[in-house]
Amino acid sequence: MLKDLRVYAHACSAVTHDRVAASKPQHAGRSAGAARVSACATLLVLTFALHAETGHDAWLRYAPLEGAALVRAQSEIPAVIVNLDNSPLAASANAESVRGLRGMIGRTLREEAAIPREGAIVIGTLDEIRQAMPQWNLQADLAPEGYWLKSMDSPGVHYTLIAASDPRGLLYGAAALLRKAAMGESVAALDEKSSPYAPVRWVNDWDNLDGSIERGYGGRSIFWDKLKAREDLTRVSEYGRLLASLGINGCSINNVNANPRILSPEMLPEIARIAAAFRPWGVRTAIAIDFGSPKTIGGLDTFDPLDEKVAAWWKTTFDAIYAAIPDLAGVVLKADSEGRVGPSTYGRTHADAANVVARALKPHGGILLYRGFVYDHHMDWQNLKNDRGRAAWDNFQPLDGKFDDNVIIQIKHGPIDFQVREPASPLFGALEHTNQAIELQITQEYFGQAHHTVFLVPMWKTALDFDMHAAGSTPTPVKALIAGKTFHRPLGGFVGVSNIGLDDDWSGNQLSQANLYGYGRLAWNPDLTSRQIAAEWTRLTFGADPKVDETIASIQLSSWRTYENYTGPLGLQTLTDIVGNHYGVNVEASERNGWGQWHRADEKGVGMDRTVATGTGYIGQYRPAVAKVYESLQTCPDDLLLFLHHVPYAYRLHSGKTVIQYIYDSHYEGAAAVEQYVQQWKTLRGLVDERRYKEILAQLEYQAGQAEVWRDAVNTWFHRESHIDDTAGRVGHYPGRVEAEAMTLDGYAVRDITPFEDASGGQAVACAARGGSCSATTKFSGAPGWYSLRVQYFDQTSGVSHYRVWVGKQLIDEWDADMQLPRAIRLDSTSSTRRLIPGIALRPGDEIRIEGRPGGNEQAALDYIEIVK
Ligand code: GCW
Repeated sequence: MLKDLRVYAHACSAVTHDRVAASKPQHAGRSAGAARVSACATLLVLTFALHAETGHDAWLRYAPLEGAALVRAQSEIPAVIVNLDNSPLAASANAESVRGLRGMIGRTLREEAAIPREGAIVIGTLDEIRQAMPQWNLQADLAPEGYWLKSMDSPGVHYTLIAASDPRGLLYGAAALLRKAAMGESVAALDEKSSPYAPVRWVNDWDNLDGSIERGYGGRSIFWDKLKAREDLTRVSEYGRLLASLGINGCSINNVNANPRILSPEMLPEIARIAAAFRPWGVRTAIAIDFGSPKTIGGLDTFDPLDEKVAAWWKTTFDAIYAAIPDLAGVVLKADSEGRVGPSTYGRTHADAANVVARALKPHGGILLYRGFVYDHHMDWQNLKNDRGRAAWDNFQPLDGKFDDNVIIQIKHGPIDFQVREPASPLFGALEHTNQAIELQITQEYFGQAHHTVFLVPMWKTALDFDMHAAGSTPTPVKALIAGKTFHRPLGGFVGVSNIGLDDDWSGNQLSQANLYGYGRLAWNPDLTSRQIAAEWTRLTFGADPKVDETIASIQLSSWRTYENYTGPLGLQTLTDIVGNHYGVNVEASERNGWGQWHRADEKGVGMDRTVATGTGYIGQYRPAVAKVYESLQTCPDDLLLFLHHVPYAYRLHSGKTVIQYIYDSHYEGAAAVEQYVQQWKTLRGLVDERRYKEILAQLEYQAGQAEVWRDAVNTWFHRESHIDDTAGRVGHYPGRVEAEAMTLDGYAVRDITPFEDASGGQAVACAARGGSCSATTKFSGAPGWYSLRVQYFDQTSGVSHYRVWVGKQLIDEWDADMQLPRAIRLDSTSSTRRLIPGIALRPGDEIRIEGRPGGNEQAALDYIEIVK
């Protein structure tokens, strides 16, 4: 039926086109043809409502199974579903099962109150099932929140049990059963017990109360607008559903740079409404608070954590919150960091600060996630012993054992700040008597934001699997430490900084959804492989075609390395504008300031010396077995070399290549890889629905252009600094490139670009002619043939310029510069954008002319053109 609709819609669309074309000159009245058009239009709307893939359904599309998978599922899934548990969570599990199976097998299960004498899916806690069916004699020991998918054969009748020790487990069990069905697996002979790896599996949404989102690239907040909870919280429950499908059990709903107002009494009903939207999905609400609140909100004259008035204020405040929201999960606290106030104001410790809040939460079962991201951002950059990387360990290791049991230190996965390559934070291996959680950033702040495809799961796994050697000869990977397994801590787990907003596709582009999915799956089971996670996500999101699976996996699994290659390899970190938009290239932005993201590249060498012997001593924060590997150049892995050591450019890596040549090569490899992604993606035409196919293609094409911008900028910078040539002769030599400033300019004026590496040759041309246009012309002097033309122009957010390209008298392309790039205000690598014009027949002497017509405050600027085969 659905297929038929699609075919019909297709036929209609052809008619519609004809009709439009034919009717233009005629002004025809309402004919039979027109009526048919409108009927088709109605059907089209209906069809698209059913099938338009906006990405909104994410991995919970429950698309119809096909072929053998459908036949099998229809034979294995019984007609009845019984829910023995009366919690709202079980009701969600039940409703989701019915919904999902209806979508996948086209049948609506009958809901019945008692276990029938025919086959059924039975949802219930172990106790409930045992009570209903004592003869089944069910024996199992299920961990909290865990589930058991179990096939039971009573004589002649087949049951599928979704059993759990508690209602949340029922929700997760239902999600697991649906996932199996969607993956085309058999559900006939199940006996699968699964429980979460760690108790804390949260997301932190950095949403401001005004509706903006710090580092959010998927639209505005689903929670907040104008200092209140949104009127319509549908998206919050939909988000809850997505999170529940992954086993996420907590969400902090406001920015860790917390507006103190969150604790003011008038916000309570607002938080309560959000909590109510999440509750049926087992997602407990948490809030981020400001440590100065006793003063700013409470009217006290102090927020000293050791002052009794302050302790009393925290207690009264949380008593009131818990009266309204009894299941509040707890609180996230960023203190003494990046301008937030903290215990240092009164000379108190982080333990004093954490405990005063934790004690107010304790009677209500609440927990405190205290952020380990504490560092001095006014450090003296000239002191070579200073090191921001040391900060988390220096601040928290001495306090090990001083934190209450309901406090968890929330530690970013690396010691700096979500850079493209960092070692695992040494703090993970240094807390034996303190709960800890790993903080992973799902939102792609330093990873190309919503414009670049980077699948972060392999990077997270690198950190989670890293053995900290924290307990003698027993392996102590980070995942075991944070889950509390190594030192037998009562609490611990995972926190992911979320990437969602009001955009239809949640995350600003289709492929970034995979990062939320992957985060959730790893938080449940960090032993899943990246390949497994990629395969699941792709199948659930795009369907069962093996070519789609292979292609997307091949892009995703290499994408972190690719991004690292064209941004900052060898542990250089993301060489972006760290004091600006964290997006475009700015190699020196990290230097000569107090932020401490230094790579210390100069004319002689590059890298931060973090050794014990001659550097900052950071390496000494690791346990000896790890420190030994990092301290020595002989054993230090190449990928982290420049994060841990300062070396001359001619230093040879383990591979035998020099550092400088590796920098050049990796940038070329990275850019070429994205170009390859575009080609790979094009092979999926017709295998992925048209809308998402096109969106992803456009995004990858943009990324390919941007990767070249990165390649050239970083390589130019290092070439100029090191004075060492690229042995392959590429850096500084760009075949077919004609700088805009070298073209014949009419109206365009030459501009110097800052930083110089952000434009080819350090210059661009801009057009000041408001209302008019400017042009840049060059004469083609190559051999006759087919060429592609690349126009590198600047797409700022301040207006929409129009570009036209002519060969001789023929207009061959035109477009608007209307992308919304991140804070693309200036002419630099952020606004630098590539237009690709393939298939141009050029003859010697042809005149190529680019005409730019400025729009708004944008100046139709150009960097260069490239004429390539
Ligand atoms: O990476 C930095 C981000 C800030 C963020 C901070 C943090 C919420 O640039 O936007 O603030 O980290 O994690 O606290």
